[in-house]
Amino acid sequence: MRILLVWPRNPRAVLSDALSCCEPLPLEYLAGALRGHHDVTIHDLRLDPPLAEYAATAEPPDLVGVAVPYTTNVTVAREVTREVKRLWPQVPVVIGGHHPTVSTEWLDGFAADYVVAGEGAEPLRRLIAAVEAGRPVEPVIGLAPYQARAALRRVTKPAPATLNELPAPDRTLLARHRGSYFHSIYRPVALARFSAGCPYRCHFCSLWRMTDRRYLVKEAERVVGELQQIDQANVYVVDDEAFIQPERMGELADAIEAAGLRKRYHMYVRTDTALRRPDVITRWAEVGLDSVLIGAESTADDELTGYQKGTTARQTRQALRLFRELGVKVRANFIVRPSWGEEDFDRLARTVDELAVDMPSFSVLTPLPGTDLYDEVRQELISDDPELFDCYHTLFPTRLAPARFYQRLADVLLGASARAGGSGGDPAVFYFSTDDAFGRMVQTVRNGHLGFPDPADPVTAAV
Ligand code: B12
Ligand code: SF4
Repeated sequence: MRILLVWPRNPRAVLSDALSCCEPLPLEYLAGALRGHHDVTIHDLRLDPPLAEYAATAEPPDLVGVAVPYTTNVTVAREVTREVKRLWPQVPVVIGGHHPTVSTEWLDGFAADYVVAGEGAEPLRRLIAAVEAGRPVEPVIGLAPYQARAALRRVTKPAPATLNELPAPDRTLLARHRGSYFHSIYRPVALARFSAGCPYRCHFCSLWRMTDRRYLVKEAERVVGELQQIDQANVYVVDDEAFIQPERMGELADAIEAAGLRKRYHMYVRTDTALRRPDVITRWAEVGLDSVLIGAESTADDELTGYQKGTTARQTRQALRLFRELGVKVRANFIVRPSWGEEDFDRLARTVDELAVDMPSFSVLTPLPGTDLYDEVRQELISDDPELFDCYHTLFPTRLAPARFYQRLADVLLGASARAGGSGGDPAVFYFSTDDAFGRMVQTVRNGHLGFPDPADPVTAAV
């Protein structure tokens, strides 16, 4: 069958495609699972022409999959499904991705026939087999007809071997865009996944709940095999926490070196994990670890305790020192609380300066669906617009007047860019742009209290 997989574009995203535009790894995983059995096309609306233009020349598909990667992209993904149905009214449409995996909210109004939750490979194979055979699709774990979406269930405790059993992502389908995918200074960049899940249980995070705190790993041989297929020198490792198993990571570094691979890696790591085994981080610095993202979250221990983070401000300082000594650039993310007053913003700016964080980044405390925080506060949120779940808007009332809150947020962002420099002399990893994209982002944040343009507006330019 001809399968068309579509990745949406969100023209209103605050972290715009001009600041980060990465390959749609989830769709490449799905394509990998269908390889050799079906004729798959991935259409990336951030780089490919609108679907109507594609439809004018391409053979009609037999099934279309539309990704809903973030809550903030629900609105644009919904528009994409409607456009797909307009172009190919008889073709079944399935949606899947992080948002439908963690939430059944905001899924109304899609022009879809099926919904997938969790790892999509198996449900998609099952769906295609049923469509091909003309059989009705019964709800099973991970797959439901769209009308039965409220009852959609997913695998909550994936088997430890899950990642090894998944076929490797098919990176050939987007060869035309290889040179265009980037993440900040990493241009071009490839995405890779070595593990999934996290054993910790931060209050604001959905990732540990997705695997019920299980840590799923890919064996070293498979990782090396995948890296050998990647031509790009920069690899953004999308693991939720890459260094949970230090022995394994040490062995992986050895295997990477033995294979003669020389790449620059960007990875997520907790401060306490790094401090527990500085030798492993040192080893990774030797084989190419170029930057890490740490969730510093706060420099106030009582706030860290409230987040159930399990780390301390002292560990943040120590970890920053370790990475600096190794020449590994650090992006440290700090949570901005809607309840903050002027003095809290002052403290944040002072701390970021004192710590000499190479690349600070800031997230407004956001109750993302699938988190403990969300479950606790769902009824109290000040907006029901999914586009605001982007970590740059507040969904809680602010202590400061809203305009002032966003002004202070925009100012800490600007302060961050003024610090750009990094240990290695590179510009800031996260907010770096080659044009005025960062300036536009700051301006959008400054206007945060005005909201987005009406989400009901047709965003046909995006589909
Ligand atoms: C890499 C990444 C990014 C990258 C790039 C992603 C890209 N390719 O373009 C960048 C830096 C741009 C980014 C940005 C943002 N991100 Co981000 N990102 C990630 C991260 C770390 C990895 C995503 C990934 O590749 N996963 C690996 C793939 C293989 O797994 P998967 O997504 O689960 O896919 C499987 C299934 O979902 C399913 N599936 C997926 N799509 C489809 C489609 C169909 C049709 C079907 C059937 C199945 C299916 O099958 C897939 C394969 O098995 C995730 C965390 C995570 N663990 O997922 C956060 C994550 C997705 N991001 C998140 C957020 C909040 C954001 C931002 C909104 C905020 C921010 N300040 O960063 C922005 C939004 C940007 C925008 N333009 O709108 C949240 C989303 C939470 C939510 N409910 O919305 C996550 C979960 C992290 C978190 N903190 O919780 N992100
Ligand atoms: S924020 Fe990081 S450490 Fe905390 S549960 Fe999520 S992935 Fe794990």
